Amino acid sequence: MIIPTYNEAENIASAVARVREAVPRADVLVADDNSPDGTGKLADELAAGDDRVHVLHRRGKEGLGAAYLAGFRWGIERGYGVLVEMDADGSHQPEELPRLLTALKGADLVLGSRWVPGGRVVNWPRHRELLSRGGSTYSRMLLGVPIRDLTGGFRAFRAETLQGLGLDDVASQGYCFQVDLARRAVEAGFHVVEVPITFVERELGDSKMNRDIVVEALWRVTAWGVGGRAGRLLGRGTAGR
Ligand SMILES: Nc1nc2c(ncn2[C@@H]2O[C@H](COP(=O)(O)OP(=O)(O)OP(=O)(O)O)[C@@H](O)[C@H]2O)c(=O)[nH]1
Ligand SMILES: [Mg+2]
Repeated sequence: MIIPTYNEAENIASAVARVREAVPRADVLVADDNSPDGTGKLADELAAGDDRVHVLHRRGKEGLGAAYLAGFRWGIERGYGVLVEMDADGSHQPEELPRLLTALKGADLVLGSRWVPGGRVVNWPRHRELLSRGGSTYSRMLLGVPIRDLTGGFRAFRAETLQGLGLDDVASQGYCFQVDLARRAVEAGFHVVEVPITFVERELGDSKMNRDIVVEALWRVTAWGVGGRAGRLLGRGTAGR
């Protein structure tokens, strides 16, 4: 379980405890970008009291994508067979993890999904829902990837799936990191399954979502879509990276 954190001091203890309770056999890796609010130190204290909790301290804020790439590398090096992404802020409910992991028995990648039947969001402002639904629809149509929730960050990967995605050249950072991994998985022919989840708006701490993250997603997705279409017209198989 990889939990990226930046200023999640109010959330990290509960997130880790809920994961340990929901899936006792899982190891937890907190990937902290030197949070000024001391999240990394709190994570160290949790790790000191529990052999299954680990902390990856990173130099400074480099974005969600970079933190996950470092976390994946950490896990793959140590031989974990399954790697899971989850936010620290309570939006992803650890109690739903067993369902994701069960689905992974018949899939290469499982996406926790707000936008399939049975999926929902709780307390999310209307503008965030519109942005998320709109972003997924735009990406799905432009990239031709048959996935309803492309930007979510509650996901279970087999290690072999991650190793087949060409992670070395992933440059995307914010939401589009999630779009990027999903489209790579589909393009590589992996079996990707969406499982409905209930996404709960964070109650504590601040969102790191900002305009730059939306702009990055928009231009990268558009570039991939246009590059992919041009490539197909020219008879090349793969979309631009
Ligand atoms: N290590 C690291 N973690 C990050 C970074 N940016 C965000 N995160 C973490 O990634 C997860 C998702 O970030 P959020 O701020 O919750 O973003 P969001 O879920 O899109 O926004 P909200 O819906 O408003 O919560 C949280 O656990 C954050 O602490 C970063 O630059 N580095
Ligand atoms: Mg969040």
